[in-house]
Amino acid sequence: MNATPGDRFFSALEATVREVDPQIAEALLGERQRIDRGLELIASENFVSPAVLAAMGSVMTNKYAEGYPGKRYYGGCEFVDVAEELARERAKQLFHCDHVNVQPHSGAQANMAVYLATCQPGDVVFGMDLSHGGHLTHGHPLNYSGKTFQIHPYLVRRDTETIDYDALRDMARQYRPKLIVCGASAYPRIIDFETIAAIAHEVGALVMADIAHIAGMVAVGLHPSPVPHCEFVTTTTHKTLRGPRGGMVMCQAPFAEALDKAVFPGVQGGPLMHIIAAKAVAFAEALTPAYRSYIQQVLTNARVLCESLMELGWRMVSGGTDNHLMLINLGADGISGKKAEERLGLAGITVNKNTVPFDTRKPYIGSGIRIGTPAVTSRGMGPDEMRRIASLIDRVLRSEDEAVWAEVKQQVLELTRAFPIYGSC
Ligand code: DSN
Repeated sequence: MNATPGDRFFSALEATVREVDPQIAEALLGERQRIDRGLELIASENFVSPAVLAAMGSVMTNKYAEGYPGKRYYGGCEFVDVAEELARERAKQLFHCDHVNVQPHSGAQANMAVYLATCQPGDVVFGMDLSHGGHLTHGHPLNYSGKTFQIHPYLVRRDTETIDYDALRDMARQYRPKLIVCGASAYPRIIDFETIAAIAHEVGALVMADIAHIAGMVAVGLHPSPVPHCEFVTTTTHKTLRGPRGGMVMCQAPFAEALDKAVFPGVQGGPLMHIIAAKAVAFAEALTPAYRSYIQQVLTNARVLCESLMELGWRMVSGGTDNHLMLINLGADGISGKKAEERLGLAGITVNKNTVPFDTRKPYIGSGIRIGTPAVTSRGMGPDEMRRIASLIDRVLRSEDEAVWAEVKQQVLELTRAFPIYGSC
C-alpha cells in the first residue's frame, strides 16, 4: 500500500520523538492506533486536521506574549501578533460578534474570565444543573463557580426533559440574579437563547451563553446564535469547531475592555501562542463550504443514529436530538452508565457515562451514556454507518457474553478500516 500524506506526517513526527523518548513515541503511536481502530463517539471530541496539528506543534510554543497584539509586555511579538490578529478576525467573521478574546487556555478559563468581568463573590448566579445537562463551571458546588457565587441551578421539565423556561422566569423574578449562565454539555435540544436573554434582561441580569458543544452549528447557522442576545458567549475550540484544545470568549462592545482585563491579567498570564495560531487555522477551515457540509453531516448522522437506537428500543433523553449528541437513558434498574461505558469500550466503541435528568445514581456511575457524532463524521462516515453503529451498540448493551463483545470489536475494526483518519498504522 502507498504511504499517504497522513502516513508520512505522522511517521516523521513519531520518528522525531522516538530519537529522544521512545516511551512517549510508543504512547503517541498507541493513541493513533486507538483512534484509528475504534469508534470515537464521545460528543465533546473530534479529530483536527494535520494543518491544525502542525500549527500546534510549531515554534510559537516558545514565545511569551503577555498582553494583546500591538500592546505586549515582551519584545519579538511581531509574528505571534499576526497569528492572534488572524484568529480574532476569523472568529469575528464566523460568529458575527463585536469583540473576541482568543487567549483562554480552556473553556473553564473562558467562563472564569466572564465571572471575573461581571460578578463579585457572593453574587446570585443561575446555571443549568449538571445532571440536567449543564457543566461543572456553571455552578457545581465543587467548582470555583459554586464556591464563589450564590448559585441557583435551573432544571429541565420532567415531562419533556427540555429546559423549563417558565420555571427559569419565575426563579429570575424571585432571586434577581446578576448573571444567568446558559449552554450545556449534555443537552440534545435547541437552546432558546433569545428567551433566556429576555428573562435575564427583564430582571437586569447579564447572560453568558456557553456554546462549547454547539459552536460548530452556531458558526454555520444551523443552531440559533446567542450572539445577538447575550452579552457574553464562551466556547471551547476543540469540539464541533474542530480546532485545537482551548477556549475563547466573545462579547458585546461595551464589555470588551473588562473582558480583556479579566482574561489577562485577571485569570491568565502568557497566552499559548502555538494554540492561538492553530485556532486561526481551524477558523479558516470553519469558514469554508466544506466545513458547513461537515456540520450538516454531523447533524444528519446524529438524527439517524438516534432514530436507529430508538427503533431498537432504547429510550433517549427528551425523545430525540436536534444537535450532535444524544443521551440513552438506561433506566434506574438497567445496566449503569459506568458498566455500559466499560462494556462498549471492550468492543472498541468509546462513549462516556452520564447522568440523566432526575438520576438516582451518583455522577461517577450514572444511568445514561452520552453519544455524539462529530468525530465519526470527521472520518467520513454517513447514515449507513450510523445504522450499523446503532446495531453494534445494541448488541453490546444487551449481551452479557464477552464473546459477543469481542465479535463486535472485529466488526468495529472492519468498519474503521474503511474510514482511516490519521494514516494507516
Ligand atoms: N468535559 C467536556 C465534555 O465532555 O462535555 C465539557 O468540559
